[in-house]
Amino acid sequence: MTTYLIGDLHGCYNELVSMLKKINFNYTKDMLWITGDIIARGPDSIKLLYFLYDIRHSIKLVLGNHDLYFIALSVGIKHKYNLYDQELLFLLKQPHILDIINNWLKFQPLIQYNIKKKFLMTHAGITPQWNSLKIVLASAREVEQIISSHNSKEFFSYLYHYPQVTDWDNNQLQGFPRYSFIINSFTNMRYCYSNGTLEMLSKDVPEKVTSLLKPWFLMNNILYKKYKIFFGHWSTLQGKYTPKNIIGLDTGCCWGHKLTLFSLEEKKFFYLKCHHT
Ligand SMILES: [Mn+2]
Repeated sequence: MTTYLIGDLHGCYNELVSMLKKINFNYTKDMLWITGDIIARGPDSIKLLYFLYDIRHSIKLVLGNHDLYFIALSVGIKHKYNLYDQELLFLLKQPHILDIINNWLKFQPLIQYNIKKKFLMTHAGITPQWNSLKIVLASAREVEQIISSHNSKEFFSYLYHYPQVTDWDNNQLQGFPRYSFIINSFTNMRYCYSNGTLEMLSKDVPEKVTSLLKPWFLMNNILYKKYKIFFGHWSTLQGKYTPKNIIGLDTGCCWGHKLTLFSLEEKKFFYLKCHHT
């Protein structure tokens, strides 16, 4: 059995299939961990969703910010009618998609981990404001329960219509602001201020943003030393900038760059050039 971890797929179905062929992926023995953001941006979101649902017993997935917004639209939160929303609303109308969301996608977690092998995976990373795995896992569970529940709409409305919560406030947060911080930490975060507060706008590489900001993975946190951490979400990094045991897998496949996969037991990277833009 081999454990593979792969970066954000964003509807890049052809590249995923080519990569699985390249590594000789064994659907009955191997496991594919996916950093989330499986839909939107790229060319084949629907095909990819059908495919991942078909092979759901061979994958471990975490939800990304785009996946969450897709789920939110499916329960009817108010959208903005911009081009991006129109793309997602069109996806929602395709056969079986609502069933796939309701029976599978909305039950996917915010974190996947293997305690024995000491590694974990989330979409954006682990916020420096959390310093024990217990808090990280409990926070994930709190919000996962709401996402998969029948009354998720109220929470999603809050999430997309109120300012983003960026400070954990030493675990004093309650209710929707608390869940907003948890979602931002797992799915949106890139940079932090020196006190650990999240900054939610900058997307560029570290040398191009103000020195007041630090990538989350360069902050001090005991968890960053204890566990190997895999994340996606930040394609401009192109797999660089992180300490050795923190691995950014999103290398911008949907932007025409490349798809990155890591073979855990072999400690080996595989890359696939992407051709569309
Ligand atoms: Mn993302």
